[in-house]
Amino acid sequence: MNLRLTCALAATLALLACSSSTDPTTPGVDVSIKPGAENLGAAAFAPSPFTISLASQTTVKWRNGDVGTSGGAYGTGATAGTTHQITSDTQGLFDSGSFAPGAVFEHTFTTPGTYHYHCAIHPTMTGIIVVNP
Ligand SMILES: [Cu+2]
Repeated sequence: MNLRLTCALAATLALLACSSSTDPTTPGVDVSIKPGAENLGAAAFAPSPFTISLASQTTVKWRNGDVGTSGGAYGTGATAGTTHQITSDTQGLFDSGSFAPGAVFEHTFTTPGTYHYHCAIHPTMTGIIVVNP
């Protein structure tokens, strides 16, 4: 293998490693629920606050990144992840319902403001969306 090809391969592997190791990196996802989120309180969502502007973006997509540990069903100590429920503090504004590990939930905002939300299953998990005009 020549040097140029080796470098290209290394760069590709580095990109793959980066894209799978941090959240939110899933294309189109804005906010992730972090692994172990039920114990993270106001740090359970990343980024939080998350800011959008209605002039350029009206929809926020959350991904439940609390997907457990790798190893699948047969790995020692592997876990299946944790179900969460993204719920607006303003009752009825948005609610993901029971939200499986790896799932994506989205809500479209129409009015500027600061929106607080939490997890209905683990109420200490809190996040903020800031919607600018
Ligand atoms: Cu939760």
